[in-house]
Amino acid sequence: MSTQPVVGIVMGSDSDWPVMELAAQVMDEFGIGYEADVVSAHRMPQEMIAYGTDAAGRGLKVIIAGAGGAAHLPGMLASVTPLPVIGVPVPLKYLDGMDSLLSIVQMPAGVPVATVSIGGARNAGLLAVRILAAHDPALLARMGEFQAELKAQATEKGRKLRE
Ligand code: RP5
Repeated sequence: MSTQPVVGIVMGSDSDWPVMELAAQVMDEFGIGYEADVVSAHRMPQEMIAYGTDAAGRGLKVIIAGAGGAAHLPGMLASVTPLPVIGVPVPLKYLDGMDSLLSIVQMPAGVPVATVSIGGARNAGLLAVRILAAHDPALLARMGEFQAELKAQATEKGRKLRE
């Protein structure tokens, strides 16, 4: 499997990593090359814009961006890249992540960010896999297997409850 990064996992701070590493784990599970980095919209805005501007040219296909509080990173990246951007609201100490969610989800028309649930980095990773799988039959089959595993696990839980 290729190790060339096709998914960029970025976040506003290394303090977001305990949440965002769940997306990285999905990449490992599916054998997808990825890179992870801190690209703060507020503390390093020029570098953040450069990351978004250069992403497609460097071979990235999807960006997963997580941030907390005034979480402008996903939306700003989406404004400068034609790639799909998945936003992960990271919950902080106050407001239970609602501030992060609302900062990411209410994008103006024309600049979409696919926002997952608060702390939903695993689903962000799985959504990235589905986007890549749309043009990759082997990966699409692997996603089908993953979904079959989910069904089997849920079915088994029901069977145990009925016993
Ligand atoms: C945001 O500020 C980051 O995404 C992080 O969620 C939050 C706090 O950052 P630190 O003060 O922990 O570096 O931009």
